[in-house]
Amino acid sequence: MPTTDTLHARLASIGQDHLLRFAGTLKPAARAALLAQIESLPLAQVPDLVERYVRHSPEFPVPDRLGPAPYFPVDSASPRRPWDHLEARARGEELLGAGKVACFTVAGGQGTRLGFEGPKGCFPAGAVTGKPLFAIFAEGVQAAERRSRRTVPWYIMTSPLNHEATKAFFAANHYFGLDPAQVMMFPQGVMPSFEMGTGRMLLAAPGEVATNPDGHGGSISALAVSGALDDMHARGIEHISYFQVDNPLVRVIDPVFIGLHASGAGTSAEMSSKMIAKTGPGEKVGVFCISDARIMVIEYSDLPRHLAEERWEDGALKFIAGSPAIHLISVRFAAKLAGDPAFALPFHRAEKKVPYIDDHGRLVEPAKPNAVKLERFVFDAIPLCRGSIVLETRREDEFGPIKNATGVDSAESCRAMQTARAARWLEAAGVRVPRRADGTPDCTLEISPLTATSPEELDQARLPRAIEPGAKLAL
Ligand code: UD2
Repeated sequence: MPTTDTLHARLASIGQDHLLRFAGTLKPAARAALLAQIESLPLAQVPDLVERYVRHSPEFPVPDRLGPAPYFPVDSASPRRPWDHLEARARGEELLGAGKVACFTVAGGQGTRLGFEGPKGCFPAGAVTGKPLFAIFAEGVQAAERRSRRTVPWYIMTSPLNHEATKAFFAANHYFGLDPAQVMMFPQGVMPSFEMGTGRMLLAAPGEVATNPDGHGGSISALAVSGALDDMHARGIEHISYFQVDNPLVRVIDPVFIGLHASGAGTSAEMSSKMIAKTGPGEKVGVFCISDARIMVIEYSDLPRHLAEERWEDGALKFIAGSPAIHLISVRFAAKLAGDPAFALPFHRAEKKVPYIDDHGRLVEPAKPNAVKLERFVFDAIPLCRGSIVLETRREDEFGPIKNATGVDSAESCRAMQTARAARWLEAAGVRVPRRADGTPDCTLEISPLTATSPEELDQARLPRAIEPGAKLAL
């Protein structure tokens, strides 16, 4: 542990000694905690980060020759790029049966847009049951285990802000029927929040530096630091099925995607992705592009407007492949990324309102953005990998994120999607579903992943023949 003096000298050399302004007023334990926190920050990098991202606002370097990324169409018989669906499924099932696949949920985000107190994974998402997001994913994990007869370990990245609450939620819910030994939760790293203009790190309290989670790209180092990668090695896991905590429609384990990832690039890909057709040029999802034979995701805010709006002769969007943030990452690739500084992911800059303690010790609640937060994005790893495939999936089957309190991508739109998907699946199985004049189902439906993760898995013998108008039915 450094003394206040040695740390003061180090901080003074990088223009950040104001962090210790109140250290002398703190009780010994609080002072020690502050010194330890400062010591854990990437101090050596701070001057460079401040120069590059805080004093300046670098434009995202969009490559000159940028084209839309190729992808495997959801219809494997499509003449555009036919592929062997059965073979992919068989390969995926083989890997699952050999116990080589784990789930990984990134759940460290702050969920400010949703306005929900507590970890987002605790949000009641089930259209009929109100089951929390974590319960729905847990059922997906169990469904995969039933099919493969193997344990599917589940890794969950939290943040220092919601780690204890997440752990307590799992404990209170008996791990949703999973074995606690197969669920590993670990907090992601943080970055200091910098004052705009000056580049000074802000104090959240006299004895605490203001920090923010370091982005879902921080998951790569968090997997290593937490021991999760070692745990995966010990269990013989080779592929990580990555998804975000906000999307209850996700197929947490998809044998077809796993099989294609493991063989569709000619060899096993290092990081693969699902894509959905964008609803329009302005949809807020990253876009799959290709440059110099490297697949990459360019975040919607970085994709130049003229490219986002470019269309083919038939009117279809050229850059149509949106990212629902569903990936497969090989464990070997994650270890390479985490262990080699040459593979460090870049930072992205965002301006935020961050409350802070001013030089007089007063708490300031800023009315407008006053700070820069730096985050890494996991999809920046894609251009670094040797092989990568993109597989199209149907939005209505697999992408119903809960991000906002109301409107687009809200709990309400997600409930409507759960109902619409269940209605289609049930109708395909011969069940009569009441529909309103506009074609939407006149009922509320929810199908647990334990019942089915695709229409083919529905057991007709256990289904009703028809659903009453206005009914609420959870299967
Ligand atoms: C993300 C993608 C966007 C699209 C969309 C699909 C980015 C920058 N954009 O948009 O391209 O794919 O998702 O829904 O990713 N998280 C952490 N730690 C962090 C920050 C985020 O775990 O420090 C998790 C968070 O809990 C959530 C996910 O990452 O599960 C996405 O985070 P977001 O809500 O900030 O991303 P969003 O919706 O802007």
